[in-house]
Amino acid sequence: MGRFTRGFSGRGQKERDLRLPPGQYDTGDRWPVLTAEVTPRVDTATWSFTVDGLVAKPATWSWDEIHALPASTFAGDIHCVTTWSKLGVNFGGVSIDTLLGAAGVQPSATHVLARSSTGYTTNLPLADVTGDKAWVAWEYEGKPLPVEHGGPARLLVPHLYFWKSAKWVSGLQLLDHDEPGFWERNGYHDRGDPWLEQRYQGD
Ligand SMILES: Nc1nc2c(c(=O)[nH]1)N[C@H]1C(S)=C(S)[C@@H](COP(=O)(O)O)O[C@H]1N2
Ligand SMILES: [Mo]
Repeated sequence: MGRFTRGFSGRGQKERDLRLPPGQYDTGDRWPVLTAEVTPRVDTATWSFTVDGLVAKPATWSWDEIHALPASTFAGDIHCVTTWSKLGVNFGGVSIDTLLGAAGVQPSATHVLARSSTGYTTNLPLADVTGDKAWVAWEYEGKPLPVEHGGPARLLVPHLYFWKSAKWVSGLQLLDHDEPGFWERNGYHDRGDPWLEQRYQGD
């Protein structure tokens, strides 16, 4: 163990620290579970995902149909408003761009309201779910997404606080205005950028 050992106190740790937004800590291998509702049992045989609202034509995919779309992956970091961040995670699924492209977004659309089969909702600016930075994800580290983390499929918007990443996601509604979701009605920020520490309304 000499002075060139690259341990958690060395250069590797500094590189990890730079990836932490203000006020966040590195949760390491742990992945905390945060769920407001009872964890549902979602059957992939009856699972569906719908894009509706201000679209040319509402579109719905079954589990098999959404898997037939071009696959897309994310590798990077996730940040929860309760101050944990998890670095270097890998998800697989489909880009929201692909889903919105199929439904055809009307020019008047500015925001989306994501919904879960449990009734959970969260609002996002349209610009935060387009441009290959948001996914419907069903794989974590190459394996099926665990049910407690939103499996069979969750929304993944890793550049915003993780409450925007609705677990057991069932659809996106396109809107011409912002409409607060579950946590946003309870005081959390409408956008939730971790680098700007947009935790609560007014931040
Ligand atoms: N349906 C649903 N989605 C949800 C939540 C929830 O309670 N219900 N919690 C949110 C919050 S606050 C966080 S931090 C993440 C937690 O995801 P995890 O349990 O996989 O870590 O999911 C988000 N998506
Ligand atoms: Mo959270």
